[in-house]
Amino acid sequence: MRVVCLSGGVGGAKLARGLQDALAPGELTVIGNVGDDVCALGLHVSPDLDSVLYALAGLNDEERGWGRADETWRALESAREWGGEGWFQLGDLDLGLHLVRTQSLRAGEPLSSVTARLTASAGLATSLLPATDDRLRTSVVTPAGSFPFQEWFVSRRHEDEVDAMRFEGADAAAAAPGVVEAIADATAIVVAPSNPYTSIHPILAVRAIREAVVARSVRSVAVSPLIGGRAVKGPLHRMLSRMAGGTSPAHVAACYEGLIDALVIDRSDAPAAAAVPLVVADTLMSSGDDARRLAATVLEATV
Ligand code: FO1
Repeated sequence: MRVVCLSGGVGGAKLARGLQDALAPGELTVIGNVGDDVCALGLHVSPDLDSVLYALAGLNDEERGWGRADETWRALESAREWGGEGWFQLGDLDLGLHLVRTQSLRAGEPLSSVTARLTASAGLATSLLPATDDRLRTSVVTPAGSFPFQEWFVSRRHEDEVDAMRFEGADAAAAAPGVVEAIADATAIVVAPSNPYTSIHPILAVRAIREAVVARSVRSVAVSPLIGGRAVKGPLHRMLSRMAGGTSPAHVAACYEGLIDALVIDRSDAPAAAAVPLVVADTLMSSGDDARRLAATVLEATV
């Protein structure tokens, strides 16, 4: 098989790991969101790419959901003591990756090429591609004003209600090398259980990527990030209620109109009906076994 998975951070990373485990080496390509990328302490951080990279390499902190396991925070404490910004937490182990990436980007290397080197360093056969090498940044429109994604998510603890999302730079952004080819060549497309508004829509905001998914000749299956109408973590259920008018599987499926052929939903959200066929499964991924089981169900649904 040649499986392409569109993914954001935490939940997406878990399914990506399950898919990697369920497939033969080299059969998986993950296309990651870069709308959340942020400059922190002068370093270029790609949180969603890193969550996927760490999960694929088995280096992720499962409890926190982002960053590395066995992390320490001494560099950040020191930066704070010297009056540096500390709102975006960068752990000591995590920092090493941001240093390498930032140095390469400053030397003119595209993000996709740096990311390929990082995945190779981790010994991965899976391809991890940023949606674009161009600057694409998500901003969140709220009643209190518009905020860059991480300012709203981390600094303001995503407490503001959301009226709309903007993907700055998306109109001019080209898909990163290999992205459109991977989608066109795929035998199956999977949309990970990530927040559609904050994680998947910024990927699809790159016109060539959306067009490639729309033009697919293979099945595309999404996994709903909701369990019992609520996000496992994060603000999705509030966003869906406010922007889509509800948190049912039909509301999730509507986020992907024309882009999916089936939606995998959690048992707790069934029975339900939506514009596409629904597949009922246990979607909570508390362990590697859960992720592998869910990945197997998703792959079956793509056939
Ligand atoms: N999330 C937080 O809630 N607080 C943080 O300080 C934080 C730092 C951070 C550093 C590196 C990284 O890869 C992820 C980090 N995240 C943090 C997670 C990140 O903000 C979000 O999970 C994603 O952007 C949403 O997909």
